[in-house]
Amino acid sequence: MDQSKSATGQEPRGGDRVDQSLAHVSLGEAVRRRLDCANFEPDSERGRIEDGGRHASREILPAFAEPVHVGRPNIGNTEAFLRLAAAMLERRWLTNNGPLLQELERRLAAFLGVKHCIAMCNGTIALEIAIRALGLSGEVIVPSYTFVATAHALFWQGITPVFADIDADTHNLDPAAVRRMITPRTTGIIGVHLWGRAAPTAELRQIADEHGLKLIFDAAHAFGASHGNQMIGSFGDAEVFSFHATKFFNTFEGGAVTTNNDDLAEAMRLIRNFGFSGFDNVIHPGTNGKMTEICAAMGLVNLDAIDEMIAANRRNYMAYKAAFAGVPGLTLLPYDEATHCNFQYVVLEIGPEASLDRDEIVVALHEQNVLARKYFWPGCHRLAPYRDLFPHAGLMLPNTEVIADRVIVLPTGTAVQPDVCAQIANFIVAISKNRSNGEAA
Ligand code: T4K
Repeated sequence: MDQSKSATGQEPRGGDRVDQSLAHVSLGEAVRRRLDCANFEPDSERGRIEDGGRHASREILPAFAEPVHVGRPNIGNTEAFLRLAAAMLERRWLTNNGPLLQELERRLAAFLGVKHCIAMCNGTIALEIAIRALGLSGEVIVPSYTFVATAHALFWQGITPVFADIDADTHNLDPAAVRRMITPRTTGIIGVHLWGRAAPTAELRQIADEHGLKLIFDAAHAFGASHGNQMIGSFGDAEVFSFHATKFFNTFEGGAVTTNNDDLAEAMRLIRNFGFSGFDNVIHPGTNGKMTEICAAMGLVNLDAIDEMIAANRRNYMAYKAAFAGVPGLTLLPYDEATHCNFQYVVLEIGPEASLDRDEIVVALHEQNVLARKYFWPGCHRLAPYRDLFPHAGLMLPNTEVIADRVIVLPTGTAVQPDVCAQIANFIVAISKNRSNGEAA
């Protein structure tokens, strides 16, 4: 191995920041030395001393025996779920606008303060149906810094996703960048409320109105969040939620479109069920976007547990926040507690002041069985098919490129306890200590 490179195969990030005393050892060993230096011990029951305590040959097992995931599902009351499932089986009504689905849609619309909620089989199909129902075509402006489904939902329908840059502080679309990407072929904008923090709704509305564009928000991350006093779900022409298992609020797989527009809601209900209006009568082109009854049952049970889920996420977030406070190079993305927040994404930005880079920290975490994620690296514009279609897109996306290289998403949710979050955070702090702070390996 080229010793001038890190264990991830990357060039060191600048001689002033790379700890030269670690240049000749593997990343795993380098991390171990830093841990020793910081007096960090992985879970002591798991650490084994095999040589009578001699430091150099100590074998260290991962700090966590079981993987600690990002995205373990939040699950409400199991007994209540099983009761709903039993009644559903008794009724023999399993899908297609069943009673559980109708109740879920009513309750979600009330919770979100929006006129219509149309539940779907997943967030990607929900996006596709909203895009189709709004008649988008040609080009639609989206962030590149999002889950690839936002772009795919357009591309799948023959529409060109045009990537606009984000604001480096908020990670959401930068309205000025959106303006720069508008052409005569543009028909719409899809803003993403990334990490559950609201996109610039008013600015995007203004741009859309000035140019006669439709405006959709991908609210996949933002269930239970608000912008000011208004719950996310009623901004733009339509908002689209994902209820995937890994989301704050899940229905196993699922999603929904919300809107205050009666005609749009009607069109989306038709499209969701092949365009059927009664038996034997198809009045609209459509697809199969239906949510099943068992998914709706999960949604109803989880909706009852929303407050506990937020509380658990908030406790975890606070544990991370306390550990990262004031550490150079480690910035935890803040939530605005003056609004409703779901705290579902614990997003850590690794700055140049940290002495390991993002990829090195992720490798070190995985070695400890903490399966942190690099969402949404490397940005949609660097994924197929967009990287071949728009090989120079990165030139217009400087903030996206920087942020995608810096972000780590850490475990949280009801399956993770605050002490585990604190342990993970302390580990990251220990291995990232700034040499200028006097920490030598
Ligand atoms: N727009 C945005 C902005 C989105 O983030 C998403 C989805 C969408 C649109 C599209 O919505 P959907 O069509 O998905 O409803 C995931 C999810 O598949 C995806 O839903 C999500 N965003 C994206 C951010 O992450 P992966 O590949 O990271 O997920 P997966 O299935 O590997 O799960 C991650 C980890 O979670 C696993 O390693 C273990 C844990 N896990 C997962 C599942 C499914 C569990 O513990 N239990 C489980 O049941 O993509």
